Amino acid sequence: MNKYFILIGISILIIGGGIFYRTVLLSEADRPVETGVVRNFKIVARKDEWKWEPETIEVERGDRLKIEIVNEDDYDHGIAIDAFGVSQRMPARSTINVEFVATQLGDFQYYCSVPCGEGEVDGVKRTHFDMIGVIKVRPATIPVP
Ligand SMILES: [Cu+2]
Repeated sequence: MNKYFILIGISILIIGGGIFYRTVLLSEADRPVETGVVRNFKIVARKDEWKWEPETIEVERGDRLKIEIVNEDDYDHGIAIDAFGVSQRMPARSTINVEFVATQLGDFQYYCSVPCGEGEVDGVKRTHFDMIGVIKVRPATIPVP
């Protein structure tokens, strides 16, 4: 048999298997989703406060998040969202942008990934480890296409 037919046959098997796996075998919760909804957010690391503002973001599963992240400090921070593969350094007084689809349900932390010291804010000690926020991903209320 012509080797090209064999190659084409194998390609069809692989692609078909992938489609079958994603549409039939994967459980509902694990299937890739994107609702087409885009949500813009801005997260700010306030100057010398060791705090993200806001500390909570609520979205629906399948939303595409476009987040502008501002570092007001004169030293570096970082932003990490493990669940969605985000990890980026933020140089002093910089703004970065991250974008991803909230594919999983649940509460996911975003935190500072660069040791950035500590200080006192209104008489209360705050540190690098206080820079934690949460993205709450709720079930989609619109049907996924
Ligand atoms: Cu830090």
